[in-house]
Amino acid sequence: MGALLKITLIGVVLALLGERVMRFTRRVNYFREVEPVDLPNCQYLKGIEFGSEDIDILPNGLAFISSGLKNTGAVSFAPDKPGEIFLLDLNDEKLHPSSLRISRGFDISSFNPHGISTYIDEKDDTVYLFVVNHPNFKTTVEIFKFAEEENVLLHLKTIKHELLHSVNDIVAVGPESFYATNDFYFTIYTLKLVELFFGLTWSNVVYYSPGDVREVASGFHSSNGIAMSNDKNYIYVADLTGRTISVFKKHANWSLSPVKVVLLHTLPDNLSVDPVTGDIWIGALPNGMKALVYNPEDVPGSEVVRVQNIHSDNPIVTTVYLNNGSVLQASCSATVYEGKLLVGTIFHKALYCELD
Ligand SMILES: *[C@@H]1O[C@H](CO)[C@@H](O)[C@H](O)[C@H]1NC(C)=O
Ligand SMILES: *[C@@H]1O[C@H](CO)[C@@H](O)[C@H](O)[C@H]1NC(C)=O
Ligand SMILES: CC(=O)N[C@H]1CO[C@H](CO)[C@@H](O)[C@@H]1O
Repeated sequence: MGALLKITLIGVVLALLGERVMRFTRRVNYFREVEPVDLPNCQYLKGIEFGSEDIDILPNGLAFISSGLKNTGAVSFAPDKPGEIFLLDLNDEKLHPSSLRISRGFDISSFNPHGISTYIDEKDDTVYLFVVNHPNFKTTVEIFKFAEEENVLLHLKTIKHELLHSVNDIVAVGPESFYATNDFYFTIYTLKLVELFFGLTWSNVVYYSPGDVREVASGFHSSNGIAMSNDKNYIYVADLTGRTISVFKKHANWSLSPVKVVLLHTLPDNLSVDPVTGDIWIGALPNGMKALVYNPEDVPGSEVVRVQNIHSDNPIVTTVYLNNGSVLQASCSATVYEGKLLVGTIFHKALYCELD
């Protein structure tokens, strides 16, 4: 090969690589500066120190909080402590979360809870708690019944399926059925980084019910939080490194068809829907790389974003809270109940704020 050709080829390769690196830094908001947006009345939730991955609030103000997630590639401050589900009564001013007891026969030592979702059976008001679990790097979905009088989670069922290979979050749609997002965090973490770097779109959404399991949406960079609209007609999916929220129409046969995609300025993680207004609340990472590669000298920040009128032509996207990590590190879920906001984190504390 002639020297000129070689130099040209090397130039082309370097240019392609440079372009990849640029896209990568954009996908994880590498260079984003964080200008604080404060909320005046916030406090930490006592006793939650090792993450508050996902939060789901029942209509009566009882909040479930999953804590202690490990092996995501992100740091864990208590790598040997099993995960827990906390219960918090938002009607009680003491704001005291308690770790829920789990019925005997369930392996608590390998409990590694991730996304959670509640389902209330309208027939008898039974509350089911669906928990994505990662015992020993695997993925299972655990279904519990919440026995409120005894304050205990009764384990009913463990679900495993080849299509549920690396589940992140779920939204329950029946006592035994749900939609789940898959990413590649757990099974093959290195592949997750490859996916991120090259901008591949391997992540998907799977519908599960006993006897009917299928992929219902695909082509995400990193599908993460998933939630359902209050009228139950739409499904919302957060794409972390795609930095988008996708809206899908849900059909009677549980298939999903794409409606629209809303672009954000931040990396959206877990989603929730305001039960009154239908607004979407997003726990987000202002700078994704800082959460993936933890440096105690330069900690990841937290951001809460609200999307109003997502079904209109002009959805309104507002940053409600933004902190550089001095108060709260690596927020990943945000949910509201009667003017109160709970913000969860991947591996740090949990914050309670009053909105008005
Ligand atoms: C589900 O219903 C939708 C809308 O009626 C239809 O377009 C789609 O083909 C159906 N999918 C399956 C798998 O039956
Ligand atoms: C983060 O924000 C706090 C309060 O706004 C400020 O005191 C601190 O210097 C900031 N830290 C960094 C690393 O920017
Ligand atoms: C339920 C859910 O979407 N969980 C996500 C919350 O945020 C963490 C941190 O990025 C993700 O790992 C979880 O997938």
